Amino acid sequence: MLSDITNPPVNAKELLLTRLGLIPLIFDGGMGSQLQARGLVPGELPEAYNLTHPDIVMDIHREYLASGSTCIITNTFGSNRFRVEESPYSLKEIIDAAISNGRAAIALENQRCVKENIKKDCFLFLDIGPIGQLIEPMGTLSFEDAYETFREQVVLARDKVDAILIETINDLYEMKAAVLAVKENSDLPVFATMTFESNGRTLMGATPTTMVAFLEGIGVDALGVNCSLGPKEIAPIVEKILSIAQIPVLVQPNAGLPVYSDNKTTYNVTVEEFASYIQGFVRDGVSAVGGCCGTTPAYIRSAAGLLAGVTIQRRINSVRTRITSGSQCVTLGDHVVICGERLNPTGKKKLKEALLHKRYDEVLLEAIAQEQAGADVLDVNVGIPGIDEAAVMVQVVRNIQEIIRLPLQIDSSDPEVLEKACRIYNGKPLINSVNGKKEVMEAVFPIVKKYGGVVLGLTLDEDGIPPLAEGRLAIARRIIETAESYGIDRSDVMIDCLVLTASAQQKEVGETLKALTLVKKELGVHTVLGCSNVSFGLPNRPLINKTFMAMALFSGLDLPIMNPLDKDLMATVDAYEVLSYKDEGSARYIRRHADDHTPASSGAYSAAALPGEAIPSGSASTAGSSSAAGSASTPGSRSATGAHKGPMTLKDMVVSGMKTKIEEHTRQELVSSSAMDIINNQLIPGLNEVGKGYESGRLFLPQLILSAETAKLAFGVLKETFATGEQQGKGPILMATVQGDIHDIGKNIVRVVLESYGFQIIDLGKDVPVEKVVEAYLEFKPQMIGLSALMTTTVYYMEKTISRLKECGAVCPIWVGGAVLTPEVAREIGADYYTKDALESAELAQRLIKD
Ligand code: B12
Repeated sequence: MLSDITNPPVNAKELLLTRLGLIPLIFDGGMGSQLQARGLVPGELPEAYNLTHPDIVMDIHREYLASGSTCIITNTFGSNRFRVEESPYSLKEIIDAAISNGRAAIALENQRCVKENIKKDCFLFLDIGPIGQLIEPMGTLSFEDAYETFREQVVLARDKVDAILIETINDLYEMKAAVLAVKENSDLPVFATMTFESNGRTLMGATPTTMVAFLEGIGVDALGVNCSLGPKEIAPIVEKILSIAQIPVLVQPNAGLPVYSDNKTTYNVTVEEFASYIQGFVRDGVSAVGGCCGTTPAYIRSAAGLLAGVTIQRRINSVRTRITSGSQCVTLGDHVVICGERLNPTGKKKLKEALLHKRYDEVLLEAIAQEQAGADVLDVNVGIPGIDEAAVMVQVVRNIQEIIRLPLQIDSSDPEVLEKACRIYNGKPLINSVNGKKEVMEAVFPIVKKYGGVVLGLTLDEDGIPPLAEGRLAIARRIIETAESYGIDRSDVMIDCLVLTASAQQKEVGETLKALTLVKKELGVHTVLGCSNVSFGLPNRPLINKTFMAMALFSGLDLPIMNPLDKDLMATVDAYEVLSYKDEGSARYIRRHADDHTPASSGAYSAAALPGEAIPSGSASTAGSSSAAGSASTPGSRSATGAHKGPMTLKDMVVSGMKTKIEEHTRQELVSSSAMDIINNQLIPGLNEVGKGYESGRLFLPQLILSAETAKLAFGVLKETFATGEQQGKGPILMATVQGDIHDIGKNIVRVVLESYGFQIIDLGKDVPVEKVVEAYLEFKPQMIGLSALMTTTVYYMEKTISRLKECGAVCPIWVGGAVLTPEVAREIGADYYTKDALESAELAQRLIKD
């Protein structure tokens, strides 16, 4: 029988926010492990326990409260529409029951406190964990569906809890969907924590700085880190967060690193060690603490004991201007930040055509070229007549953020376009722009506030651009003050003092520079300028451009919007960094310019191009000897080998994840190469390169996934060219990627090649449980069984599959493959044969299976 849902105290939210940051808020510890200790068996939905065993759930909450927790979270980590689908209960039933159990525990704790004369306030948080599916483009779940999934949870709980905790999220995009769902559907305080890997990044590659910039921008009440690591391993991440955060920080580590033995997971940090780390975190400025996997009421009791009577000394960090993508953060002020201007159709016929005819690949190539050339941020503007600007902007932003890791500047004069693009943008965008006009500020500032961007303010208003610097300063001041009235911090405003052409308004060039200096000095904000206009109408534009660039940087320009493919302009920025002591020891300058006397080997800034299609360095670039016209390179930072000359190969496309072009180019390549050659010389080397990048920590999961999808598309084309065997009568052969392993590209290649040799293949797919392979063996009685594994961890399941097959009397040869295997390993795990690739597999099958 469930206890009633008692209403939360009216002022609980306010009370929580008053406490936050002053005295340590103590959260509970692990729930799953506690449930397991009390009977939950693997495979059971922990959240169903809210209904089937409310007494147990309530008791766990109560124990945590009695141990010193002031904040408990509902047993709803996995309560979303997808997970709950498999249970007999509805989402509403589960969430209601979970809240009821939490409230009942708090009521008991209150009674205890009254009895023992203890003054204590307890808070109930709705717990929201990850959905358990990847969001597009990495997975199949759309951003809107992710939002909707979280919205359902929020709506069901919003009137019955005191706050919401979004936790254990490893994708910033998923976090964005969750935070928006909370903020748009409730007025509850929201705490948000992400999970980091031992390399200091989330699985999707976000750094702590990226997370902090994003979460502060979008307006959560507390942020931090939980799960995945123990307190010792989490400490450097906590320190990084504390060194930059402006809002309270929450930390919930595991009880150390998991140790697997005897089919059980234990954790290697003792109660005392855990408590002492937690005490250290709070001493360093953390505002809220708790435990994650492996922690128990004993851990919380010990930590709470050390925190009794402690007040928090939050750090005062300098306020910085930051913009981010889903993984990378750009901080203004340390270096000149280069914003690539080339994704703006103004004056660019080719780009206009590409946008008009939805040839987004060409847009992507421009983006890649600019990333490769050293841009830090990319401007995206699609404003041309005759298109649905909002729809195209959304599509282009989606396409770019799928493949480029740089933050974007969303550039439109239409607030509706800005709103739509900001909504689906993954990160904290730069928003271009507002100006001093009242109605423009009224339309744009709410968007900036809601999505947490940095906005660019143009110093013009209803009366146009003031001719004198002081007039522009006045508009800048008005823009900043109005932004502040919307709750936007001035650090999230950047000012553009507007460049006029030297040919037409020569006197006013100096006013722009003067305004720049005044704005920085008097208003303390960062500055932006679109630089190339200055030379319009004059001969030798590059000379004017680079001279103006040097003057503007010296006057205080932080973010030039410019052509990063223009080598001279880029070099000017490098030289400025040396002369202004931003490039300490001139290290970057030397790295980039040491070989300037040998133009052929330079290539520091070169453009990417499709076969036969060199991207010119833009109208503003010099014809200087080192500009290497027509040079091409692999897309950007993904290449392990660095820039190369020549057209983009299929391998390059796999490395850079160019999904949209790969099929067409595979077909072209098939004219001169065989499918096997393409696989062995292009696709596999491409995947190997990405694998190496991933291993070394240079690339992250999103890129790995994208490259895999790209290779698969190429493989789909190649597959059509493999003849289906004359008589599909040989065999059958059973194939599977073993349990725990989702890599199937290699196995699929082997399958197609064997089919082309006339073998009938029963493909069980990937991540195939041991017993399923055994069942399939008993059902189909194949003549051979081929197993694939690509990870050291899944070789274990391969061995298990083989031993189970043999136990069940499998008499046919079992052969294994996959990058992680060697003939020795194959022998050790009991396989009968090992082959290194598809062709060897076909030879083996022909030898072993006669017609
Ligand atoms: C593509 C890829 C992915 C894709 C897989 C998509 C898919 N549908 O297959 C995605 C992005 C989903 C992925 C996920 C992960 N991956 Co991965 N991935 C790769 C990558 C880059 C390429 C693999 C590949 O397809 N190679 C090309 C094919 C053609 O080669 P192949 O599989 O070896 O197959 C050939 C032969 O081995 C043989 N063969 C293959 N199978 C069989 C079967 C038989 C019977 C026979 C005879 C022969 C045979 O023939 C094939 C043709 O010549 C490798 C790096 C690398 N260079 O191997 C990492 C790699 C395998 N992944 C790795 C990791 C760690 C992961 C993740 C855990 C990442 C994460 N943190 O989530 C997850 C794993 C999830 C899971 N539970 O499986 C590690 C594994 C480390 C290890 N040694 O344990 C690697 C090595 C990367 C690295 N260097 O760190 N990955």
